[in-house]
Amino acid sequence: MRGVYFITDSSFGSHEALAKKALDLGVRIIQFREKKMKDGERLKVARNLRELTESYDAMLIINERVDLAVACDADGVHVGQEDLPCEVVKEIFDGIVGVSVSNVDEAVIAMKKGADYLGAGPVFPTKTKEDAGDPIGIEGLKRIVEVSKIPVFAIGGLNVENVVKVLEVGVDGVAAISAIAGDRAKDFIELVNKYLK
Ligand code: TZP
Repeated sequence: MRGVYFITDSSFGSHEALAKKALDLGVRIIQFREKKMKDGERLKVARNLRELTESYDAMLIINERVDLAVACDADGVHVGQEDLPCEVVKEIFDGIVGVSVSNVDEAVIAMKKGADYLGAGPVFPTKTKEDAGDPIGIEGLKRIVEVSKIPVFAIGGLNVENVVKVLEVGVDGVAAISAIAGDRAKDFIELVNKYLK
């Protein structure tokens, strides 16, 4: 796994419209992240996103909800430190499992438990996730990249101004919400893709 990773967030628009925007700009990893919807609606959106991502030959990852990932035939599940443990998800789900980490200890544990990739952050302050925790900075990200044997995606507060600094650390990709939901999405994606080429 490599490149730009977009996470949908309904505060910026419909999940489907946001995903289509990212896909049209060349993003090939989409994560469906939705904390408020009722399950029936959530399932509908997940299936819409599955159809959409499939038509672009893109990957669909579901945040947190293994059941939803199975129900919509997603490629993967992404879990945080307070969600179902990675090894349990691996047992019940036949696909990619990503884990959010914010330090080396969490990264080492996630790798031991069979994670397929790491989401490392928040690198910078972010307004998008209230409980994201303290920023780990470029130095914190570097430490995680140094120990990781699996792909690392930097996340949190990334934008056109700071993303090159993050790429220089040697990450495999970058994950973002506002930088892609916002006006400078094209510049952001082109910058990352050019660097990682
Ligand atoms: N996990 C850590 S930071 C974050 C998530 C989901 C939010 C990222 O949003 P943005 O707008 O790219 O800072």
